[in-house]
Amino acid sequence: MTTSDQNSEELAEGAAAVDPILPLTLYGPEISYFTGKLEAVIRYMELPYQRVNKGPMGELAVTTGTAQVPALRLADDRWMTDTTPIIAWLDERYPEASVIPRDPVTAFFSRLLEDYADEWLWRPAMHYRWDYAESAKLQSRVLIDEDESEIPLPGFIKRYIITNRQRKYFTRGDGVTPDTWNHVEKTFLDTLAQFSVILETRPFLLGSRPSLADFGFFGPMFRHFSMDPTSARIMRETAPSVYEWVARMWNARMSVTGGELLEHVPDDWGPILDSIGSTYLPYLCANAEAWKAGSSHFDVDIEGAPYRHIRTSRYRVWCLQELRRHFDTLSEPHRGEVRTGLEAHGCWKLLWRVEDLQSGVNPDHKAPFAGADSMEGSDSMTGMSSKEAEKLPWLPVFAARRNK
Ligand SMILES: N[C@@H](CCC(=O)N[C@@H](CS)C(=O)NCC(=O)O)C(=O)O
Repeated sequence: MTTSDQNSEELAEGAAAVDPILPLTLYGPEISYFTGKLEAVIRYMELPYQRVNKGPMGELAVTTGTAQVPALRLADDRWMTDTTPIIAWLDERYPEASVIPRDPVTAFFSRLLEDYADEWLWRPAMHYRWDYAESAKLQSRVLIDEDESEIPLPGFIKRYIITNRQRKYFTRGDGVTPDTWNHVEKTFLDTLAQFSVILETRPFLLGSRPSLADFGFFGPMFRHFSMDPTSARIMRETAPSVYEWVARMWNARMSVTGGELLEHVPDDWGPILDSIGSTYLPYLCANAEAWKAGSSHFDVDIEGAPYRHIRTSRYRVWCLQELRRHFDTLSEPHRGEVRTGLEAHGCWKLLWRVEDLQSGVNPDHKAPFAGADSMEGSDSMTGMSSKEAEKLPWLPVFAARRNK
């Protein structure tokens, strides 16, 4: 054991002595979008933790009731899932390490940016990873080494099975086809351009330290775009300041990276909000309409791009409900300000277009605690239920072994 291991163990023991939820254990593979997002928040908050490489299926899905990572285990043996409510919970518990802006209007728009980065940038992130052979080869190997290394099959067969599964569910099977590739890639290129302008005047989206919106964008930017060969090359060549921001985020610590946040929504967020109004919110509405109609799949044109046979996501109906709930909790003058801001970017009408939303996700407000009755079996973000996901192990041989 090295001195630094000893020090961090002592620190973890010290923290646990005064705080029953510490140290934390974060379950999720190193290359996972949402695991990277949550890990960055935990690092920034300087909470003692260790990360355990675990995929979303198997034991973890049984324990949490949801076939997705990350899962967070508290030292008092409670489990949590879903990064958005986990971050909100940690933010409330550790106000001195807060990442959610205190100004209610800025907080509302930060939540909107976080949601957009979580749910809409997911598609280009999966596309650059699984549709380009150079990325798919590399990352399927990483997944095999992390989770499936003992399976006695040649590596190329394991890589083929994993790549095919990911394409079936997360690219081809989620509307990412040759007809939409250009549009999916445009989302990434636009985001790089929008970020580059912001980073000309400050190191993080709201000033000299990271906040919720930064952590939202960090999910796709860190474990996907800056690591997958094709998108990383584009980032390095066209947006080096974003590449630098990724490293700055990973290295941020609240005791060192402190500073005040802006208490208003900066003008340079405008282009991101325009994109939300022309892409993500129309998609969320079409998804909510499909959910209400009981359709498992739907078609939608976004900025003229024909997305076909997209899986309906119950979780994303909840995302829309959550945005409305946050609006409803604002006081009157703040509501007016938020409405004006949303109207300016074509978001206001879309936020309310679909009436009477009832996703049934988390009706008792028990999230983010996993295993709570209300979350059990609730759909993952892409619309794959935990039962369906359970039938889709990374590899059939692995499933056969597990079921013995
Ligand atoms: N809303 C969830 C999303 C979690 C999620 O979808 N995680 C991905 C990995 S980054 C996953 O587990 N996917 C299931 C799969 O690959 O089968 C969160 O914020 O934690």
